[in-house]
Amino acid sequence: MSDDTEDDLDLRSLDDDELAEQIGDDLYDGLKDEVVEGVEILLERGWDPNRILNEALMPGMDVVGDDFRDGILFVPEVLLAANAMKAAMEVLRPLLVETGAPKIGKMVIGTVKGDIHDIGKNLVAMMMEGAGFEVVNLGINVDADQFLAAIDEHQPDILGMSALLTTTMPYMKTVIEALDEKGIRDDIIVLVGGAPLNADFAQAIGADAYCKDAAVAVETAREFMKRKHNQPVS
Ligand code: B1M
Repeated sequence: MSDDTEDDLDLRSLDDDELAEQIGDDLYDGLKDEVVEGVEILLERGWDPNRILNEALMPGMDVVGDDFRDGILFVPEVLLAANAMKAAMEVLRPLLVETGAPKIGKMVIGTVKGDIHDIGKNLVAMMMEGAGFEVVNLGINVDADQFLAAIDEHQPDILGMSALLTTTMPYMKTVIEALDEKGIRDDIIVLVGGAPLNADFAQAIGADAYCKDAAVAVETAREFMKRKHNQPVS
């Protein structure tokens, strides 16, 4: 997607749709500064952070994923794209997490053992914070003992697990079995997410729900918290 003639492109000269598309292209090319500048311009133009995620950043990341799968991009290029995505998320972070609301619950979240993908999990963490949850983010490659220790220490209402690989998603079941063995499975709401998962998988491993994206994670967490406090679910 790189094009040298675009080196001096004035992002401000683009209309909104062109700019959103350009941000996707720049993300693909791992051009962190340009991606950040584009995101800032869209914010100045009144775009909502979620719209920027859904209409500019995620489409770019999807093309990265497809070309990675097809052997057109390799790990170094994908890492550059991931870094650009992370820089954009840092710009959006204050907007996504800003909330004056009192804390409505606590979540411990991590990417499971063997898996180092963290962009989606961090997005979920940010949006949960924005929705008024206290979030303890354990990072990547988290094993069952680390999840158990964090649950013991922080006493969360919700455990969130992320997996992006078909080879690591079964580990979620290992964690749930560990909760069972410790006799605390029923004390905690287990939400799982990540691109290769689906609702059937979540049910099969004994999770409470599958969340297809960060917005659904927030909605689902809210609903479970209402049930926990015996409030009607709207
Ligand atoms: Co990897 N990778 N990767 N990768 N990578 C995928 C996942 C892949 C689908 C690419 C492909 O082939 N098309 C493929 C997996 C295939 C499979 O298993 N079926 C793959 C592979 C194969 C690999 C390696 C094995 C490659 C290799 O080394 N040969 C390797 C594995 C490393 C490891 O983990 N052990 C690897 C490495 C990497 C990088 C390090 C280069 C980099 C990660 C950088 C980072 O995260 N810091 C990377 C990336 C960036 C990707 C893609 C391109 C993008 C993932 C991403 O960030 N998406 C990805 C392709 C793709 O998914 N299209 C791919 C954006 C993010 C916002 O979306 O993570 O889906 P996502 O999160 C969403 C939802 O899923 C949900 O909400 C989020 C926000 O809406 N969600 C949750 C996620 N977690 C949740 C938790 C919840 C709730 C919702 O808890 C309640």
